[in-house]
Amino acid sequence: MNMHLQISPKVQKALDEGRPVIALESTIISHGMPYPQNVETALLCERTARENGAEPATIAVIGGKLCAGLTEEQIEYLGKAGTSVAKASRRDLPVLVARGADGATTVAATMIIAAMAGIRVFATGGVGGVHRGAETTMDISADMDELANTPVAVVCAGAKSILDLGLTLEYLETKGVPVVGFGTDELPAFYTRESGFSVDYRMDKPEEVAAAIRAQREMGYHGGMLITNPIPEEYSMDKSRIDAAIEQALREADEQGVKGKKITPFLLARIKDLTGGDSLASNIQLVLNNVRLASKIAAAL
Ligand code: PSU
Ligand code: MN
Repeated sequence: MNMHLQISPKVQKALDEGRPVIALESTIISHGMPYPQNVETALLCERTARENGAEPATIAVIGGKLCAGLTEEQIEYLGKAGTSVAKASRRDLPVLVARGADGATTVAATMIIAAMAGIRVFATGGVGGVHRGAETTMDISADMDELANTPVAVVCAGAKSILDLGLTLEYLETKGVPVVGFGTDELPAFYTRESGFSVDYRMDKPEEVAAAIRAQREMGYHGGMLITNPIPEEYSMDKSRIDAAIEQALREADEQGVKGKKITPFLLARIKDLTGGDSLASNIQLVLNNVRLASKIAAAL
């Protein structure tokens, strides 16, 4: 086992017994939602995983340890600390480890730590991708290359249109990452079930997804897979309303010169404010929906 990895006793026991385990990320706790809904959601995700037969491993860097499985106190700490905790992606992990510091892990960093721990399925809300205007800014989330290189299947609700969804799909194709639509032919756009873009493969059963993941491993591919799961109909948002909020948030980011790792959290927070908190309720529901699906895929594996 990697010397910097710390697997919680519950997660270790589940892994030892060959029971299903799913990874959960922590940037969504500290940078993706406000307190106290972030802590409530993180704990509810853990409970939902257990109800669906999987042991949850919420992942973060605590005191320089790459932790797979957190205590309730640690989740409460990350939620309360919010954006004062470092947002940790691939490039940040070595420095946080060397300094004995804390970090809330993005999809990329969570995948790295999950893979180290032997966890193959991961549930989150949205993934990072190719940003609008990337042809000049070169802003492409490290999540993209992690999906290309690290053997973890990520269940998400598609990508928000703060990203360029067309370019994101092109990039994933180049990198050899299969994009699966669960029960849909269309890439979901996080708050809405539709985007106008097609996924590579539609699958309707968790067993089908598990079979594809298994084949990927058997072939010795080192990359992951993106499983996109549309938000449940009853929680999906009005497209024109969410698009207007996204456009305004993008404009404000541009005016204020927000760049780099700050841009995604900035846009998420602005969209939440501009939609009067409705987007937060949708966000929570789609994450829970992804936890249920990830748990079933892990069980089928
Ligand atoms: N997109 C969302 N919600 C999120 C994120 C992205 O809809 O919470 C977070 C995830 O942790 C993701 C990270 O891995 O932002 C991507 O950040 P960046 O674009 O800086 O790579
Ligand atoms: Mn970026």
